[in-house]
Amino acid sequence: MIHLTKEKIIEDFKMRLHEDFMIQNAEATADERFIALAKLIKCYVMPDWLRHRDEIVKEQKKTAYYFSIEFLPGKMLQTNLLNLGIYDLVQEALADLDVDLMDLVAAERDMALGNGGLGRLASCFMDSLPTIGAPGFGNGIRYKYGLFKQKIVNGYQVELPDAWLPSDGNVWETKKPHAAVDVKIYGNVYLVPQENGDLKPVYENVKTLHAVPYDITQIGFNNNVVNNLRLWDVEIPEKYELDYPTLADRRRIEDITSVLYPDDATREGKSLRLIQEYFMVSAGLQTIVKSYAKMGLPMAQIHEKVAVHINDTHPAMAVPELMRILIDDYNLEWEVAWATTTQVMSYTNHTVLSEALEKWDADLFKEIVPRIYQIVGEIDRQFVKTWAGKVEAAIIDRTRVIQNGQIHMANLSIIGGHSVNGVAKLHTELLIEDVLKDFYLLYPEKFNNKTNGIAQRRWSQIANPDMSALLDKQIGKGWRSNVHELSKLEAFLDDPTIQHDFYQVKQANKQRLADYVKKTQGIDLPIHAIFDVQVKRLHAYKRQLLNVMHIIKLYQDLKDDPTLDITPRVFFFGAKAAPGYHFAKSVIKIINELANLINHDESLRNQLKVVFLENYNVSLAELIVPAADVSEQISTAGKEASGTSNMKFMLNGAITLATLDGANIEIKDAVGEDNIVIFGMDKDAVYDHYARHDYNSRQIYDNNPRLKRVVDAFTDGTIPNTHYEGYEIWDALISYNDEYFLLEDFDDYVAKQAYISELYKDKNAWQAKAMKNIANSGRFTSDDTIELYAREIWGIL
Ligand code: AZC
Repeated sequence: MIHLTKEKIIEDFKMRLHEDFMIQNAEATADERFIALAKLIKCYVMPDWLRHRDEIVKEQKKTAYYFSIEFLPGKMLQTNLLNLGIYDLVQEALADLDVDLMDLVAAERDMALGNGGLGRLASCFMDSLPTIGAPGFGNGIRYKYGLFKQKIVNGYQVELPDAWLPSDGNVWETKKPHAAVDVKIYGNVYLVPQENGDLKPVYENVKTLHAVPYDITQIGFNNNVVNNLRLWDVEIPEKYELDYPTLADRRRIEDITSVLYPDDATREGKSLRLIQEYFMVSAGLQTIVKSYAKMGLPMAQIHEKVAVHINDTHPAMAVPELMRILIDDYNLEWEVAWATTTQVMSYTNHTVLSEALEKWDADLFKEIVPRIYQIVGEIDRQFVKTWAGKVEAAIIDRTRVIQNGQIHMANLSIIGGHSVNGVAKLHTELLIEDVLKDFYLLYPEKFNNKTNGIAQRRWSQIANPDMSALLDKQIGKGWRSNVHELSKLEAFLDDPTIQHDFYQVKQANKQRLADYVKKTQGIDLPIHAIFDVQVKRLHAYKRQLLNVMHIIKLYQDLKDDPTLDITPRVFFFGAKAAPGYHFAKSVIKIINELANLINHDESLRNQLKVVFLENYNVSLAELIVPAADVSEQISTAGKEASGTSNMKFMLNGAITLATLDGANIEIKDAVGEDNIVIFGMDKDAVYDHYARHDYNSRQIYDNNPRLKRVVDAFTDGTIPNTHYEGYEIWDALISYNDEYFLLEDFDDYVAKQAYISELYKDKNAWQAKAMKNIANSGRFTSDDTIELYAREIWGIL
């Protein structure tokens, strides 16, 4: 990067304000200043970006393209400054102008083009890829609305559109009209014999979409490497304007990139989702193949220069789309095209929940992407032909792509690629033993594990500056560029002075969060209490309800004995429920009403508080995670593929309270049993119940009076205004036999919570454990995770 001084930054910053806004710094708003600074950063990185791109082209470097329907970057300003190594310099320059960098940070809007873990992981990878110097680019959709904005009204979740994109565009992006491509959907396709005997598709009545890319630079950490995240937007092609004569026609097209996961309850919504998936895949792949073609190398060897990653099944059409391009546009034979396509493609599975394994009705598929449908049909036929007679017919029936009139996207991704990975050790084992065991029989060599990781610079240096400064003081600054150096903290675990310093930092972070809660909800929180946090999507398997049951138990204890002293606790929840997920929304209502009840009950003497944090997102996480004492990772064992907030919390010195699920197991291995609190059934115990069909929640309920009293609190009027929700929950737990085993795990959970309350009284012992977690969090850096993808799956390093 060009050499910068404080003076130069000041001069350039002023110039930007003059040029873009015709304004002096003193009169500028935080918004204007933010935009000016962001544009300046883009200017500064441009030479690196151009050089790096030229280098890739000139050296014909193999490049990986990470296709994902979600990216969840949050805000970019601080990360970009940090990675460029100019954070302090810019902060000082702005201070000289009487400007607080944090005001500019506040002006940036969260880019929330994702739901949760899967999208956030994609963004951590976007940060890590340039950091390890790997040519790896993102490919996604430029949604005009992000994941909905959550409001809580009378305790209920209300969803509002998240209009994150300013009308004049996102400051970090650059529109590239010259790189636009056309994507065809609908219509009919006929295969017409050519003179040489080949069959060529002829299209009739298709609709053509214009895919326009917007590029967002992804800056490596202190290494002058800049990669790209390409997000596609849709426009109406001038040439085909007549196909869209009415405003309604145009709106339908614009809708394609309007919103992430359109409601798929209707056929129209389903069509929109399918079009989104094809749109992103086709635009991306056409571009990739075009740039490969420029190298002048044989198409049959495209896998030597290109790797395409299918992040969850949404981009699975990459397989037939690449086949289409190679066969229809570049005249490759089927076998040749197939051989290279399968070596280009790789796939990550992010969940064992069967409802999340995507399937499409064949008739809808055929209507929207008729040529792709033909190719998928051929992939299916070839697959059946290849395995017929070699394995049991039943296995083929269960693994083929088209089954009972449905296209199975996971099957397509596995058959059409060379690698399938899970996202934590246990998850990969479960894929192999259970969810994908038929495929493991056919293709054992494709399976591998890549445990998730997180962009640790964001979750420490940016989110927790006080802890970072303390680490600098204690172990030197090396950890900032090499997080494995956090292990140097091991030497100080038992030092009471240092323990105290870490305690002070935690208390200050808790105060920041408490201030936020006071400002937004008017609730006073005692920061000497344990801050106990569960933030993640609301889902039955994540068991927010188990946490709620424990809170009810504490509440009942305190009401029974008004003189009882417990270690004070504040329970925090942050969670969005999918708009159509009734049960999850009922849990949100229950939490809010319970919070209302508890927070206003003076007889509890401030020993118990419950806070539901509205609109949980990346920025809010940056405030919450550093303030946590306890990290709740309490999913039913075997259900949470990995989890990534668990890694963020440990890095920030929270103690994990967990089941042996997902990456919790690897966290336990990293910190040792004494520095994590494990409870409940493990995966084998859960699977034993499945195998024996012997789980009986009513029996547990009938035989455990304490538990019964807690469960009955949902319906006996204890929690006001939740009559309907209370019965729904009671039914789920008792009438429908408690699918996620909350009742079975309840006692142990309560016991381990009590243990935590005891432990917290000994500040030194607690801090030693917290520091042990920080010291051993380095292994969960996404820099290392992505390096394994780069070496073992994509072959780009
Ligand atoms: C999530 C998993 O639920 C979570 O355990 C994992 O850490 C994360 O992916 C990243 O791998 N899954 C999703 O967000 N969504 C789907 C459809 O799996």
